[in-house]
Amino acid sequence: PPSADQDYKATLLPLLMSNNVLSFGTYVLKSGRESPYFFTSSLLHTAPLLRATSAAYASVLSSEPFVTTANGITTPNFDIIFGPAYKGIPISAAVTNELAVRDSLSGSDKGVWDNVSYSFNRKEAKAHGEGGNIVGAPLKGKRVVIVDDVITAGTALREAVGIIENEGGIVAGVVVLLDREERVSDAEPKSAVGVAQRDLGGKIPIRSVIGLHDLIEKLGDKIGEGEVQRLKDYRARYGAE
Ligand code: OMP
Repeated sequence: PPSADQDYKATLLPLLMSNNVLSFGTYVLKSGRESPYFFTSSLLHTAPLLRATSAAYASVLSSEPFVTTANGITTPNFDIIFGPAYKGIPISAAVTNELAVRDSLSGSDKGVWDNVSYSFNRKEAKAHGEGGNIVGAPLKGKRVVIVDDVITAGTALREAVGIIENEGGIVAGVVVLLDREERVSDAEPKSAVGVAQRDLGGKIPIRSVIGLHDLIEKLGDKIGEGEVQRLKDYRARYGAE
C-alpha cells in the first residue's frame, strides 16, 4: 500500500495542475533563470486547495523530527509557525488551524497543539500603535518553524531566518511546498536547501512536500515526454550537484 506521504502527493499534484498552481511553459524566475515550469502559490485561495495544501504541511509538521512521541504522547518541537510575508501568511494561519483540527477529529493527543501559534512579518515597519514588525506570537526565545511556498536559490529563506533571529527567535525547522532542487549559483553548486542546512548548523530539519524530482518521475502521463525532457534539461543546467 502507498505510504501516507505518497498518498497525499498522488492527490496533490493533479489538484495543483488542474488549478494552474503548477504550470508548464516559459517563465523567468527571481534568480533570472528561465524555467519550463512555475509554481504560483497565490492561486491557493479556494477551500479545496487550502485544505489539501495545509494537510500536506500538517502531515510533515506532525511527524518526526518536528514532533517527539513518547509513551503514545506527541509533543511538538516548536512553538511558532512563521509565514514570511506575503505568501507565507495564509499558510501559517491555515496550517496552525489544520494541526489542531486533525487532532480534535482523531480524538487522540487532545490539546497538544494548543500552545502552537502562528506569526508573520510585516513588509513595512509600523511606527504607531503597538509598533513592531511582527504580527501574531512574539518570537523572542521561541522555537520557530518557517513555512513557505517555494525554494529556488534560497534568498527568501535567508531573509526569513534573518527576521526571526533579529527578533530573538530560534529557527527550529523549515517546511516548503516545493523544493525546485536548484543550485544556489554557478559558483555555489550546492542546493539551496543544502546551503540553508549548513548555515543553520546542520541539525535543523528542512523538508519539502514536493520536489522537482517528483514532477520528472510522476507527470510523464499528464504533461507528455516533451515537457518532461524540458524539466530534465533544466535540471541539467540549474540542478544542484
Ligand atoms: P528563492 O528566494 O530564490 O529561493 O525563490 C523563492 C521565491 O521565488 C518564492 O518565494 C517565490 O516568490 C518565487 N517563485 C515562485 O513563486 N514560484 C516558482 O516556481 C519559482 C519562483 C522563483 O522566482 O524562483
